[in-house]
Amino acid sequence: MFNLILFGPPGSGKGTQSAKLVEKYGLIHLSTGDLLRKERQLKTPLGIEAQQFIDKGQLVPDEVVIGMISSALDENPAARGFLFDGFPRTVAQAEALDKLLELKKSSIALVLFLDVNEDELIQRLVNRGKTSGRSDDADESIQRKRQEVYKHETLPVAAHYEKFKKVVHIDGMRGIDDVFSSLALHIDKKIG
Ligand code: B4P
Repeated sequence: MFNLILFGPPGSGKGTQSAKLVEKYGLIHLSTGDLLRKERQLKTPLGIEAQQFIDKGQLVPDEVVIGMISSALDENPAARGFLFDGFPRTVAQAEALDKLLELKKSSIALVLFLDVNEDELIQRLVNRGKTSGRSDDADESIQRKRQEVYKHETLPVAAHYEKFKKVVHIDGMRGIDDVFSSLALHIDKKIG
């Protein structure tokens, strides 16, 4: 199994690049953002609870997202590999993921980190907000809050995987196709 984490701040292009990577490599795409938005649409208790956090630019509690990922892994026993997009977002989530994969005699092969500066991130999210209808895109104060949460709670996840020399930084300031080419280059190198 080949397991990949696409890492980066909100708006760095994780969702955009994941769609292209999944098509090229046939991995199962696990986006906790997408899974949470689906729960919200279906008005499940989980979706309603999660939305209160998302609307404020906060992270949804660890146990909620870890439970979702655990179920998704179990639902795909024959997967060639998984692409984790927007997960893990805390060190506790990373440690839980490592354990879940270990139970399946697998691990994270590579963490691709999209580097984008904060002004560009806010600009992209403001633009996305014009069409996305997403409550967490609604105004700049929520987006700034999300960037703060990222720095304090999510950035330490990169340090966790750096200990195992699994992190590769990619310049995410370029156009979508150029970013994709760099990501693919590193994946191909890893797959061999
Ligand atoms: P997510 O759904 O993960 O979304 P994101 O971080 O906002 O965006 P992403 O990086 O995927 O950017 P995109 O491709 O859209 O999270 C939503 C919320 O859910 C979180 O805030 C949190 O509350 C909750 N949540 C999710 N996972 C969680 C977890 N594990 N634990 C706790 N809570 C969790 O790109 C952004 C925009 O830029 C798009 O409009 C795109 O078209 C554009 N763009 C992309 N690449 C570009 C490029 N190269 N050049 C120019 N524009 C580009």
